[in-house]
Amino acid sequence: MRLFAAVLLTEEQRTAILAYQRALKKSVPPGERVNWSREENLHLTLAFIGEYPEAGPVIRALGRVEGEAYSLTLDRGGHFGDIRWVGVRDGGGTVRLAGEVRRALREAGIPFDPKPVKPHITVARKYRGGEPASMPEPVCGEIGAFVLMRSDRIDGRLTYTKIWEKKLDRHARDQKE
Ligand code: 2AM
Repeated sequence: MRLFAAVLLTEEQRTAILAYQRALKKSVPPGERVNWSREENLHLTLAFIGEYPEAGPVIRALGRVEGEAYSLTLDRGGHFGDIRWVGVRDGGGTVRLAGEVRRALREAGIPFDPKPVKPHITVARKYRGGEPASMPEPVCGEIGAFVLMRSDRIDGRLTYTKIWEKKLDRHARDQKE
């Protein structure tokens, strides 16, 4: 099975991303076939594990992660080549959590893609179009958990399923406030 660890967004954030996608769609010339991310697939990847025979050892490794909850604001659009994404401002929270997740995987001997973390939410692949309007308003939300996702192609559609979730610690953050 194909696995990755991620954080999910609030409903308000997903709604804002869909509005941004609609703005992007307006700048795509007719006839271009762009792969738009579906709302239920929107996420921020912490570690891409890829093909792994079973979820059990991955869940046990991730269960040892002690991460802290953090706030994350969607604040801009951007792209890597023809991949369009929404970027975030999060005080380094996503990179910190990804570091903890990757450390736990490494300690358990579970391989993952070692490319450095660049927090982004992919909204379109194979994008062909102009520069769209920017993200309208920054949208803030609380990241209170991280998840293990399974990725399958079902009837040609990329489908992500949450198979496990771990709550992040709110205590340390609350004490600082
Ligand atoms: P992307 O959105 O920038 O493509 C599931 O494929 C998730 O894992 C996506 O968020 C994807 O990022 C990310 N990912 C990171 N490394 C990957 C890799 N080597 N192959 C596929 N997806 C990868």
